[in-house]
Amino acid sequence: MKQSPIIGVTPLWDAERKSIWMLPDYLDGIRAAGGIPIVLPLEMSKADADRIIETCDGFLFTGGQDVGSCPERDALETLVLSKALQSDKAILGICRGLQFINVFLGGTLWQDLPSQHPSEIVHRQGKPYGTPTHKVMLSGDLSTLIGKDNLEVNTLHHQAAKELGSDLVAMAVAPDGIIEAVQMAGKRFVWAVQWHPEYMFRTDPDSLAIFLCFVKHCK
Ligand SMILES: [Mn+2]
Repeated sequence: MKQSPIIGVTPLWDAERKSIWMLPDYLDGIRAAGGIPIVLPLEMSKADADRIIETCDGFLFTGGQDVGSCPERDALETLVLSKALQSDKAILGICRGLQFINVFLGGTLWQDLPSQHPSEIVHRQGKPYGTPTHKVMLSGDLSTLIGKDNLEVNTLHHQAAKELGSDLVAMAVAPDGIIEAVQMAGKRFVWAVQWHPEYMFRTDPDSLAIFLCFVKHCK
């Protein structure tokens, strides 16, 4: 019998408590797609990282602090991403995850959308977070997966990818031009979305499809 893939999830960081934590929705989304999520430790040696990369079939890069503002996470994610790419593991980035992958690959960010890229679209919506508030136009493999050329998504970001890093191609763009999903060419599966399918997968088949596609590519 085919075993369920193990998916390492980058931990969230509570700066006040100096403690890692996790939003269960990320783990639930992986479980709903047939994967086994494990939350990674914040600190690991390079040797530990090699064992962890070997053990995990895929990696989820979660949302959270701005890239560059949380040295603890930046260091861990640099180590995990470099080794996961070397080993061609499946990778899904969500929100900060997209931004982190882009910067790692040499891309740049809009540091603050409301001041640097004013638009009709509010990219930082209020609650409820599971309710879509803006459209994205789909292309490439994401469009093929969803079977549509546009999608309504939720949005909880004030940063975004500006120039894409090497080998990244956009798979979703908002009507104001902001890149909302990317794929890394030439890899088993490196996808990232700027929105939050983990808040929507329970009721939205398109959000679940993203988790299913990720977990399928983990083995
Ligand atoms: Mn958005």
